[in-house]
Amino acid sequence: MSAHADLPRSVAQVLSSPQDVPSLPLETVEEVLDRWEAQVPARTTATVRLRPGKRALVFGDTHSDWPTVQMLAGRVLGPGRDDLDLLVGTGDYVDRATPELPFGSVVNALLLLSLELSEPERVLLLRGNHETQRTIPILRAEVVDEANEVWGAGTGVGRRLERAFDRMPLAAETESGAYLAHAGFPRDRGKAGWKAALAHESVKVLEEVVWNDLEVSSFAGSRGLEIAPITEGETLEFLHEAGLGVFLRGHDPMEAGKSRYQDRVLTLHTSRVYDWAGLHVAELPLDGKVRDLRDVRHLTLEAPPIPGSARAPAPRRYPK
Ligand SMILES: [Mn+2]
Repeated sequence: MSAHADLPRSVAQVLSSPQDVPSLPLETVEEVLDRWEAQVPARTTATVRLRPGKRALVFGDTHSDWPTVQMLAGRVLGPGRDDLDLLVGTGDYVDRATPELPFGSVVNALLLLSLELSEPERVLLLRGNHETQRTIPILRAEVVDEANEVWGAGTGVGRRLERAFDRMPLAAETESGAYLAHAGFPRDRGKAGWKAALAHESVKVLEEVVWNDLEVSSFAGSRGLEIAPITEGETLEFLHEAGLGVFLRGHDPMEAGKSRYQDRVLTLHTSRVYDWAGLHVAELPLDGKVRDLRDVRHLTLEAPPIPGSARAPAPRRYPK
């Protein structure tokens, strides 16, 4: 039996609908955060080893859409798909909750943390810019406000959530040939390579890895960054240097589902909060050698119903 068998696999298991979030026990929340701090190593990169016959299910920005995360977790961790062995999130789990998902940031964050704690070999959470907002502030950063509203500022849950995000890797590679990150890759790599470059969490590195846009995106140049957007040439050079075939990323609903840069870059976005973008995921082989996006299965999904959503949503109580 797993050492974590007594941990709620999903914080949402203790909820029957989003309206119940304010009654989520503080002890449950603190247990998740205590275990996260004790058991999850702080790291800036991760490597996924070859897993014969297995695939990863990769998702993009979920932005508080925890029913969708529950659905994705069910596909990987539940019965029925023995080939799906790993759930990978490319960041931006919090903020942007709609009235139908009250306190969606804290629920989605706690749900994902508890999933990785329950199944550390089968869930991998990368950081997005919404998980680095203490370094590069974003507009409408809501997760701390939500936590303060539910449990009170004195409990420190909001600040502890931010510190929990700091332990997530900025990027990962799979031995099957994929690079995974929220937005981009570091530019000043030198001989030491991209993993060494990511050990320094400078503002420049964070802008490059969790903030930047593809040059072909209509978002490019609109976020007030100091850096130039990502070109096709430098992407192909980076992948060649790293010995990898594809780059799977999130961050950009305008690019969601589009194959870019000679079928080497796919952007995913997976939140009902941006319903116009659709729910995009990718099934990534974890064996063999992924050469380009023809070896990756891109899927668009229907958003699952919100539990208990027949009831009227509670009004948002905190000022914004
Ligand atoms: Mn983002």
